[in-house]
Amino acid sequence: MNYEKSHKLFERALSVIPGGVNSPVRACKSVGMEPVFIDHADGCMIFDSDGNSYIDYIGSWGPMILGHRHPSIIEAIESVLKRGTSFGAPTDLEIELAEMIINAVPSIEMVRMVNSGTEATMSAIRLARGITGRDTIVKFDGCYHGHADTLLVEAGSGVATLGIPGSPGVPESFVSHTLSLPYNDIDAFKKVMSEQSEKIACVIVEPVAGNMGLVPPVDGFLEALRELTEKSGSILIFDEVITGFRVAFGGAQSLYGISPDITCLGKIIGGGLPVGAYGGKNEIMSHMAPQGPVYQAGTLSGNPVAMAAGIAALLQLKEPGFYDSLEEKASRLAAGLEKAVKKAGKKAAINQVGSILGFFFTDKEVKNYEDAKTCDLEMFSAYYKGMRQKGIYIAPSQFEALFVSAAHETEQIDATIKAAEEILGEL
Ligand code: HOZ
Repeated sequence: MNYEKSHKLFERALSVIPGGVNSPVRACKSVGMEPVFIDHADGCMIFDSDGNSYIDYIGSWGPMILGHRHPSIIEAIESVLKRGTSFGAPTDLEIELAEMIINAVPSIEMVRMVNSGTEATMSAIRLARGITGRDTIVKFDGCYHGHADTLLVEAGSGVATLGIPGSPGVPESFVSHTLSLPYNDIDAFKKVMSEQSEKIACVIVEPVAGNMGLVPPVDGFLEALRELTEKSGSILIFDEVITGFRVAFGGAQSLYGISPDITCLGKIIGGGLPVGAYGGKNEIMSHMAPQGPVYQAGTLSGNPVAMAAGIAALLQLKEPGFYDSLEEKASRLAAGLEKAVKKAGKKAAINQVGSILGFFFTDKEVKNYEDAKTCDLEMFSAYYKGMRQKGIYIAPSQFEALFVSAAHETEQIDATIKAAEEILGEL
C-alpha cells in the first residue's frame, strides 16, 4: 500500500499539532508506524488520502454502531443545520434526547448533556463528592475514564498504550484521593471497603472494560460494587461511554442487571458528533446547579447538531432485532479469529461482549490489566502492520477494542478472518 499523501500530511501536522495528532493513540507510535489520514468513510469502509480502502473496526472508537454516514443521521444533521449550529440556549432537541435516554436506561431519571466522555466522568465525580462530602474515589486498573487529573492513575487506553504510569502536570495531591484496584478482584475491593468506606465518595468503573482491550466483569464483581457502595453510602458510577447503547439498548447495566447511581454516557448518543452525558435518579441529579449547589456548565452542551444526530441514532437502535443481528456478526468474527489463531499455532485470547471484541496476544485468560499486560506487544505490532497492509483497520494498540457495526456484512467479516489467517500464519 502506498501512504505517500498520508506521510506528507503527517509531516505537515507534526509542525503544528503536538505529535501530529489530536489524541495520542491514533499516532500509531506504539506499533512503529505513521497514521493514515482519513479522507472519507462509508458504511463499514474507511478510505485514506492515498485512496487506500479499509474495513473499519475502530468505528471512531465506538460511536459508529450504524456504520459511517448512515442516511438517517446525515438527514437529521442536514435538517437541523437549517435552524442553526449553536445557540447556547435550550432547545426541544435536548429534551427529546434526554427523554429517549431516560426511557432506555431505568437508572436514569434526569440527565445532563456535556461534550465528551471526559467531561461526563469528571462532572459525575464532582457530583458524588458534592453529595457525600467525601474525597476518596475508587477506580480500577486499566479502566480509562478520560483525561481528568484525578482519573489518570493506572489508566487504560493511551496511557496504557504509551506505557506511562500517569502524567506530568497532575499534582500528587490531586491523585492522593484516588485508589486504583485490580479490575475483577472482589476481595481487594471488599478489603478497601471494610477499611475505609466512610472516606469513599464514589466507585467508578467501566462495567465492561473497553480500554485495556475488552474485559468483561467476572460473576459477582458488579454485584459486590453495588452492594458495598450502597452499604457505605458511597456513589456507584458506571462509565458507559463505550458500552452505553452498544452492548444493549439499556447498556451494560441492563445486560448484567445492576443499577448504578450515576451513569456516564458519550460516543453513540451523539451519533458520531461530540457529546457526553451523565445521569441518575432525581435525588442525585437535583444536586446539580442551578437546581442544587454542585457546579458544572458548558457553552456547547446540548448542542443542537449533536442532539439531532443522537436522536436519529437511537431511533435506529430501537428497531427490533438490532442487537441480536449485530452480536451475530461479532460472534462470527470472534469464532473466525479464534480458528485463525489455532490454525497458525499461535496463542491468543479473544473476549467478546455484544459487538465489542478484545484480541490479546497472550496465552492467559484476560480478566484484568495485569493479564492484558502479559501480551506480546511485538507480535501485536507485526499483526497490526500486516492487517493494515491487507486493508483491515484495527486500533493501533493492544489495549483498545474492536467494534463491529451494523454495516459490516458477512463478506467483510469473512475477508477480515482470511486476512488474519494469512497474517497470523506469517508471524
Ligand atoms: N480514548 C480513545 C480510545 N479508547 C482514543 C480516542 C482517539 O484517539 O480518538
